[in-house]
Amino acid sequence: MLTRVRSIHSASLAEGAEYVLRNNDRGTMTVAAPRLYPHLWSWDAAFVAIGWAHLSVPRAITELSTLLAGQWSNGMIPHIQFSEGGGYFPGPDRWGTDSAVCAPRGVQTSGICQPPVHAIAVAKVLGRARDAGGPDRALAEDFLKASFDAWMRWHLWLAEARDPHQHGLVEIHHSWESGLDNSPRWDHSYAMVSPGPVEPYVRTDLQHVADLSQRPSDYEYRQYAWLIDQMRSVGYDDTLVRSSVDFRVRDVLMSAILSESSQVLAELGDSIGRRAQAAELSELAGRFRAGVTRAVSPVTGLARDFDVRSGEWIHTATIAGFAPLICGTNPALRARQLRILTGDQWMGNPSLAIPLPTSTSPASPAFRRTTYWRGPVWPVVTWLLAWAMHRHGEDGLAAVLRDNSLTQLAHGDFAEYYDPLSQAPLGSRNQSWTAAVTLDWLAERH
Ligand code: 2M8
Repeated sequence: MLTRVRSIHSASLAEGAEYVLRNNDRGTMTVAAPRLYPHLWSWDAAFVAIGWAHLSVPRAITELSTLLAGQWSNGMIPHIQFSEGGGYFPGPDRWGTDSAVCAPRGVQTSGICQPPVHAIAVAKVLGRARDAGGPDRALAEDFLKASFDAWMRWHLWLAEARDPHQHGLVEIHHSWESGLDNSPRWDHSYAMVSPGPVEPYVRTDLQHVADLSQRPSDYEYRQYAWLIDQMRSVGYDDTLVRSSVDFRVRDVLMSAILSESSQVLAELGDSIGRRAQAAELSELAGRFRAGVTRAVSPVTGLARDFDVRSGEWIHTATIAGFAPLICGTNPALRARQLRILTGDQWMGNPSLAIPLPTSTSPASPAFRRTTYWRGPVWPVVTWLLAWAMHRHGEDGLAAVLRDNSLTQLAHGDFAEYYDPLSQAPLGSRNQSWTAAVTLDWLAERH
């Protein structure tokens, strides 16, 4: 049984988190991090809106509206919307989405997507606004009515363009689409990506971290650039990309997020009388829930990604294995997954400084304690898991995740990720989504 680590938090932690969001605010968008990520990232913006809702409901809604201004005409919400600020590779020129038929005009974006956590943010912002009442409530209700179709088109695009044969799993074409960029769950697939000559580029990310080993390797970056060049060369056309890109994986965690977000969006739709759309979204949630459940290994009890090119399931023990806990599944599997998550291969592992879910199991040979998505704890992922626990009735575990995370965050550096063995902050500091989830957790505890 996991114990809850007592944390001493104070108003100053909330003040620090607020400072981060205000400092990263560029008016209508919040950059993901002040130096490393000087633009708006899709799933970051959703978490950031949840944080903003505790400071200003109108500002939270502005964030989501800005995000939607970058939506493509096919429904895709792109993974980056570029600000005026430069200093990031790959920038708009490298993506070259100007020539993509579906890209918006007047807004510069990347040409891929990220996990669809946005409906969760809309529901959280609305919940906060309903509690506040008055003009906040009216604004949020109006926003939901005005934006519902856009969110719906986003979900339908994922279901149609990324799961045309209805496996109940979303296919991704770059590991950046998963958000867990260099997770060892992608190593099998990247072993088959042999970059040809790529246009020269300079990595900017290495200028902003003290220890370069915390970031992906140069070879990984070459593969990332190669995939972008491949997609750009076919104008980001959904069908052409699918038939030509060197990375094609059915992402089980993204699928679980699509499932649960679709259910949340269905509930939002119902609340504004959009019954037919709500029914369609619930059906979609069921389709992806079934796909995620089918992806579970009977041997390990963890969910797996599927590499389309090799036709193989990927067995690496990463946090994505717990996808069924996000979207719900049958009670037996749920009980099994909860035992695994809290057991000694994961949160109960004696090497951990604080019992929290790591991005890779600390018992896995693939575990790297300080390398980006290969081992560290990511507070934003802990938040997502805690949110799902709460939603599916595991309030005790949700509270453990929250309190242990607040202990981890108590120093107020709002790091991008943390060394699970030493608790050292890693990657960027003052990362917007880390500050945002801190605000949400602190508000919940009051
Ligand atoms: C990281 O990804 C970007 C590329 O999208 C990068 O490394 O440059 C990931 O952690 C991703 O999940 C996140 O959305 C982004 C901004 O925080 O950074």
